[in-house]
Parts: sequence; C-alpha cells; structure tokens
Amino acid sequence: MEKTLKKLIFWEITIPIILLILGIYHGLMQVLYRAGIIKAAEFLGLNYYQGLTAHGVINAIALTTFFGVAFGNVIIYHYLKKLNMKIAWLSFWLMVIGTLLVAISILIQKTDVLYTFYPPLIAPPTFYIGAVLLVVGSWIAFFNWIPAYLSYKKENQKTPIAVYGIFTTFIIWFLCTIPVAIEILFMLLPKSLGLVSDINNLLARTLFWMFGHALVYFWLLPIYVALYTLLPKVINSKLFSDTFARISLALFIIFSIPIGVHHQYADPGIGKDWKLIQGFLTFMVAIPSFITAFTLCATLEYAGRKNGANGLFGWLFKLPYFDKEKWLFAYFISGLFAFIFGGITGIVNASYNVNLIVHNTSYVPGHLHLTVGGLVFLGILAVSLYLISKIKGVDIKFKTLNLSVPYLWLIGSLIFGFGMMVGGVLGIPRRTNMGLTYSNPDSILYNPDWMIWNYISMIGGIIMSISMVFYFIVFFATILSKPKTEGKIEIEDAQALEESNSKILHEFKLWLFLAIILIILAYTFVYYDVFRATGG
Ligand code: HAS
Repeated sequence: MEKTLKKLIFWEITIPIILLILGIYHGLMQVLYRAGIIKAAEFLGLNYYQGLTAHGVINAIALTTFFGVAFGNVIIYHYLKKLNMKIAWLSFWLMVIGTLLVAISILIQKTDVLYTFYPPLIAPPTFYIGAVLLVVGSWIAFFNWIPAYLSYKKENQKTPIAVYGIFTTFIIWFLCTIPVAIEILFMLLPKSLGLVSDINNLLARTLFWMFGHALVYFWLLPIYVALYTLLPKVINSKLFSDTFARISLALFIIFSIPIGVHHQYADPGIGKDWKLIQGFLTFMVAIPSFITAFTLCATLEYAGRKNGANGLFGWLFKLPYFDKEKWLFAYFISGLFAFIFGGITGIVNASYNVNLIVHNTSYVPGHLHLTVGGLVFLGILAVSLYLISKIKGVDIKFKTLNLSVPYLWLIGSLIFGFGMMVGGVLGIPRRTNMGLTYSNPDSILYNPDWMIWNYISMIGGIIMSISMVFYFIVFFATILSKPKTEGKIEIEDAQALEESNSKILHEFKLWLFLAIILIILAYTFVYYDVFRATGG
C-alpha cells in the first residue's frame, strides 16, 4: 500500500508544480503589461485576460487543491494508518481530468473569465465541468478519510493535531463549496449550454462569495497544520500550546463562511446592515490568526531560549535563518513575516468604509500576494519539496539555491505588495490591461503619476519570478536525483509543551453546529435582500 500511496502523492505534488511553470510565467506577464512594457492586447498568442485567468486558476485553485488533498492523504496515512487506495486514485483522476478540461478551456477555447468567473462573463461548458470535477475529486478524497477517522476514534479519545487540522480544512471546504456548486450547476452551466437565456448576476455573485472567502482558509489551514507540526520540529522546539492551536482551528470552522459579503460591500441590492454585520464577523475570523501568531511566536521563543538567547527579543537572533539543512524554517519564517502584512491589509479590506477606497484597486492583489501568495505559497513550496524528498528517499539538491528561494520571494513580494498597495490607494485599478491604457503614453488614459508604482510592482514581480526559477531547478533536480534510502511517508512532528485534554477540542460536532447556525443567521437576510432587489 505504501508503494502505491507514494506514487499517488508524487503525482499529486508534481502535476501542479509542473503547471505552476505556466502560472508563474503569467504572473510575470501581468507585471509587464501593468508597467506598460507590453503594450498590446495579447502576447505570444494569449490575450491579457486569458493569461490572468490561467494565473489565478493554476496558482490559486489547482495548486492549492492538489496540495490540500496530497497533504491530507499523507497525514491520514501517517497518523491513522488507513486509507482506501482505490478511492484515493479515483479522487486523483477526477482532479486530473477536471484540471485538464479547465486548461483546455483557458488555453484552447480562450476562456478569460478570471478565477472568480462572475457572470455576465460566461465560459464554455468545459470550464465549469472541469471545475466541478476538480472539486468533486477533492470531496472524494475527504470522504475517504472519514472511515479511517471514525475507526481511529473508536479506540482513541484524542485526535492528533494534524488530523484535527486537515479535517477542519476539509469540513470548511465541503460546506463552502455547496453554494458555488449551486451557482455553477444551476446557473452558469445551463447558461453556458444555452439552456437558459438569463441569470441573476447578483445572486450568482453572492453564492460565489459565500464560497470565495472560506476558500482562502481552505488554502491557509493546511499551512497552519504544517506550522503546528513541522515548524517546531525543525527548530528543535515544542508547539507552545496544543489547546490554542485547536481553539484557533475550531474558530475557523465557525467564522470562515458567514463573512463572504465583505467582498460585496460595493454591490447594490444587499442592505448595509447585513454588510456591517458580516464586516464584524470578518474581524472575528482574524482572531484565530492572532492566536496562531501568538502560539508560533512563543514556539519560536522557546527554541531561541533553548539556544541560549537572553533579553526580551534575543530569541529572534538565535533561530536558524541561514541553516541549509533547516531550509524548511527559511520558507516558514519568510511566509510568516509576509503574513504579518497580509493580515494587517486584510483587516483594512474588511473595514466597511475603508474598503470603499481600496475595492477593485491594485491594493487587493497587493493583499492577496502577501497571504495566498506569501505564507500559503511558500508553505506549499516547502512542504511539497519536503514530502517529495521523503517519499523518494533523496537529498535536496542545490541547497544554497534552495535557501535563497524563500528570501528572494519574500523580498520580491514585499516590493510588489508595496507598489500595488500604494498604487491602489491612489486609484490604480486591478484586472486591467494597463499596457493599452493607463501605462501607455499613446493612450488618452495615460497616467504618468501612477508609473512609479507600476515600476515598483514590476521589480517585485521580476524578483519573485527569479526566485521561482531557482525553485523549479531545485525541485526538478531533487526529484530526478538517485534515491539514497528507501523512501517513506512520514511527518516529523514535535511534541507540544501543553496538550489539550478537552473532549470538544478533539471533535467537530459543536463547532459544526455553531457554524451552521451562524451561516443561517448571517445569510438568510442577505439572500432575502438579493431576491427582493432583483425580483427573484
Ligand atoms: Fe483576504 C480579498 C479580508 C486573510 C486571500 N483576500 C482577498 C482576495 C484574496 C484573499 C485572494 O474584508 C481577493 C479576492 C478577489 O479576487 O477579489 N483577508 C481578509 C481578512 C483576513 C484575510 C480580514 N485573505 C486572507 C488569507 C488569504 C486571503 C489568509 C489567502 C490565503 N480579503 C479580505 C477582504 C477582501 C479580501 C475584505 C476583499 C477586498 C475587496 O474589496 O475586494 C484575515 O484572515 C487576516 C488575519 C491575519 C492575521 C495575521 C496573523 C499573523 C501571523 C504571522 C505571525 C508571524 C510570526 C513570525 C509568528 C491577523 C499568523 C514572527 C517572526 C518574525 C521574524 C517577525
């Protein structure tokens, strides 16, 4: 079983990393268009919006979903020692076929609806069918873990923190994909097939965002799991508090979904009261990340003090930032550092009135490249490389180059984020081919005052792209190298300083119940408003 599982994990990690070459290329193209270096509607046969669609779908949807499933399979097998391989392969093939259909749709059928596919933009049916297969594949992986979990729980009171975390991730994922499934199956796909002539755009957007913000915690939580387990081990520390980690995960179940309207503050048709309430709930969802920040800082401090640190902040200088053998730490700390700014800017976005200044400007991609493009992305790169080297029994190649990847990415994304966010406050739009307009001196829309911020973002984007070239070299050299040992599936975790004994923090029932109540309370009146405003 372990042999076929190793093969499965290998492909679940390698396929999205291969696709990522295309995803990163289109990221680079974005900054070149935005800085007016490319002044055309298309480049090398792909138009601007097609490239932006490929960038978002590959990096934010395909990579993250494959990774979540791969990491989940590893965790369930490692801790619970059970997995039905036939079902695991079924889930894999559905995800692969789904991804291929979406790729065909974007690259051959020229789909350019972006990763949020808002109507009235409509894609060919292949795009929606592919998306559905990708999601169903990930659901099947999750359903496959449930029997293993239930039989483990019959004999054990406690749930390992990694298992608790991966179940939290997929419970949120399952719940939040229901509204987007309704949007796709009953609105967008029938419209794309020509079965209906008109759809309710506001309703579609509301269903999308009920999914869309919880989606970001589907991206984030596997990385929190890695931070709670792998990070303490690599720095020879202990997770400061298992209880805090579990409370944080439980709070995500409750607060991840009833907050999607914070993406729709500017949408007409939804009452301001409900927007404000979901704004407050959004502040609540920041709390588990604050708890995580505290837990991880204390975990780092414990390691630093063990290494002989003194004074209030001395521990910060006793951590293995440049130790090539502890390269995982460099990825994690770079991601965490970026996430401090990603978090602060998220809170700016969430503030109802301030959001009206930054909404639909380049501020938003600035924020998302410090969250999903920061901690989440670096976490995925790190854990993918870690798992691949374990299952293949190989050493990481080009260790110095590998160590440079996270720091270069961090520097690049901070510069990029700075340019995009200051530019956003000045009014630079997102999702706009500025090479034809605001960054083109031949256009009547040309805005020279914005150019400095576009150039700063471009420099950041180029540094990020260089960092990824280094990563691809390390990754492919590592998987192509000769095995040194028999590969194995394992997660090297550390003990916690304090273990939780509370039963509710080892189960999900209560959190699920509270989540459903809150979703009903937060969304019933929103949908009422949507139907009232749009006439049904
Ligand atoms: Fe967000 C838009 C609000 C978190 C991703 N977000 C987006 C979009 C994406 C995204 C992709 O309220 C764009 C969607 C689109 O295309 O339209 N976001 C928030 C809030 C949070 C937040 C309140 N976002 C994320 C995460 C993402 C993500 C996580 C991906 C993984 N976001 C918004 C809003 C919008 C939005 C509005 C809509 C904007 C608009 O108008 O369109 C919170 O969850 C953030 C909480 C985080 C913290 C940070 C904790 C810090 C930690 C690091 C500790 C550091 C250590 C290291 C330990 C409170 C854990 C110390 C060591 C040293 C060496 C110093």
